[in-house]
Amino acid sequence: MPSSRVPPVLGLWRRGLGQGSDRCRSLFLVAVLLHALGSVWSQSEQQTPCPTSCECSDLARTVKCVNKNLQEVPKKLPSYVKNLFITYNHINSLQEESFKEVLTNLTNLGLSNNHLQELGQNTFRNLPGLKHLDLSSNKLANISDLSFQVGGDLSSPLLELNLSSSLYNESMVFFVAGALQNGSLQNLRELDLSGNNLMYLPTGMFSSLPSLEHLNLSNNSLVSLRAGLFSNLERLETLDLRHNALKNLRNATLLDFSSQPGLSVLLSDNSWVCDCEIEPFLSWLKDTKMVKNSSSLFCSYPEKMRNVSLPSVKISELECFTFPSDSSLQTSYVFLGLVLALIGVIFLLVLYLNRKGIKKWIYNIRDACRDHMEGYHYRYEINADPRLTNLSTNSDV
Ligand SMILES: *[C@@H]1O[C@H](CO)[C@@H](O)[C@H](O)[C@H]1NC(C)=O
Ligand SMILES: *[C@@H]1O[C@H](CO)[C@@H](O)[C@H](O)[C@H]1NC(C)=O
Ligand SMILES: *[C@@H]1O[C@H](CO)[C@@H](O)[C@H](O)[C@H]1NC(C)=O
Ligand SMILES: *[C@@H]1O[C@H](CO)[C@@H](O)[C@H](O)[C@H]1NC(C)=O
Ligand SMILES: *[C@@H]1O[C@H](CO)[C@@H](O)[C@H](O)[C@H]1NC(C)=O
Ligand SMILES: *[C@@H]1O[C@H](CO)[C@@H](O)[C@H](O)[C@H]1NC(C)=O
Ligand SMILES: *[C@@H]1O[C@H](CO)[C@@H](O)[C@H](O)[C@H]1NC(C)=O
Ligand SMILES: *[C@@H]1O[C@H](CO)[C@@H](O)[C@H](O)[C@H]1NC(C)=O
Ligand SMILES: *[C@@H]1O[C@H](CO)[C@@H](O)[C@H](O)[C@H]1NC(C)=O
Ligand SMILES: CC(=O)N[C@H]1CO[C@H](CO)[C@@H](O)[C@@H]1O
Repeated sequence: MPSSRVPPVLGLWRRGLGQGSDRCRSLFLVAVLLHALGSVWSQSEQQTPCPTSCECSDLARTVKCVNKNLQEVPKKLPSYVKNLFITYNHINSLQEESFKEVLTNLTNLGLSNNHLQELGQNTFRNLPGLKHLDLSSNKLANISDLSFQVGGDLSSPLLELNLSSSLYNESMVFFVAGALQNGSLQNLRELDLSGNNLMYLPTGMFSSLPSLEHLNLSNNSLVSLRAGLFSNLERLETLDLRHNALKNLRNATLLDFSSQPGLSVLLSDNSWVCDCEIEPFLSWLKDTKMVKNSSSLFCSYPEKMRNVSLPSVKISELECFTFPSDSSLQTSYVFLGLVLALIGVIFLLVLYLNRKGIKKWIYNIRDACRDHMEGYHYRYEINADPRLTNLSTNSDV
């Protein structure tokens, strides 16, 4: 029974009309209704039936197609749909044709866990009211610069974009940067890029997101942040940088932050290096109200500072390191130089002591060369004789 999962009393959820008998019965009912109440017909005609692999609720305006091995977006979706979840399927690629019909009321679209690899241009063009897009937990390896474009200069209605754990590898950050820059995402307020193993963020990546309020970059592998990365984000309220590999924040980044008074920055679980270069960051940390829980930031290096919380580090304790590997490299170079010099001296000494033997050896070589040259001269004359050329090349080996 198709409705066995749904309490029959509610009857709000209608599964796909897979069985012919059900479809016949509903058609028959519609026909009867048509005869009885002519005016109802126009409404019934508009109702697209629920796609076979989905569960639909017209009251909640929701369609769910979860874990059904789907390889593409179902063709005919009910036009009332506001929330569409096509999750845990096998949709490899989304293109302009993927959403064929215009779905004006579609607001929330969930496409997480789909092994999604490719996002073509203008993919969401037919969804003019799309506000929340969840593409998390996918394997995106090719994202068009124009994937989030709705066409021309029109600004996208998108408010929230979830790209958490959605990239095939960290190199794909360049595709994301291109799509964010070209997507006309004037209204985007929330962007989740957590869990993507990102090691760096291209310059200008967030420069075309003027409305961004929440940016989640946690659970990546960021080591440092470029100057100016966040400088256009005038409305930014939360910046989550937890669980990265940050070692220090430089003056330029601190300036970026300070120019946005409403900002709250989350920085715990990073690998802060407490040497003398961290001083400006420590001073900033002591003055700022942007970092809520700064006592939960700890030094990772050097060894003797490990687990010391940043606000309790005394500036006078900070040492300037030339890294141990560097200084040992220097001593080894000096050592190598000395050894080479010694070898050179010994070599010269040996030459000097053997000067008679060497002289004799040189004479021997000269004689040997002379003999050889004569032999060569002789052969050259033979080769010059055209009648003997073939013979000599054939027997030369
Ligand atoms: C879209 O939503 C509006 C308002 O909620 C409603 O009046 C309209 O009928 C819906 N459109 C479709 C195609 O269901
Ligand atoms: C991405 O997809 C487009 C269109 O299918 C193709 O032309 C392009 O070569 C692909 N790029 C990569 C890096 O795979
Ligand atoms: C994005 O998706 C992940 C995984 O599905 C989820 O944990 C996270 O809360 C989502 N982010 C937002 C901003 O909704
Ligand atoms: C990411 O995947 C692409 C495509 O397979 C590959 O060319 C690139 O080298 C990978 N990058 C890293 C950092 O592994
Ligand atoms: C961090 O990201 C990885 C994928 O890169 C994911 O498997 C893991 O669950 C994430 N951890 C948290 C705490 O979100
Ligand atoms: C950022 O994403 C991580 C992992 O998805 C989540 O645990 C965290 O709550 C998010 N941060 C914010 C501020 O929402
Ligand atoms: C960073 O700024 C502080 C004062 O705010 C200054 O003393 C220091 O020299 C600056 N460091 C660099 C590397 O510019
Ligand atoms: C502050 O950090 C401490 C230590 O990591 C943690 O136990 C506490 O929950 C954090 N408080 C807030 C408000 O994040
Ligand atoms: C630092 O803290 C971690 C976990 O809190 C602990 O495993 C480690 O032993 C500590 N290291 C030192 C040097 O105290
Ligand atoms: C296809 C396209 O328009 N790409 C553009 C995206 O934005 C960057 C930077 O603004 C341009 O260099 C690309 O040409």
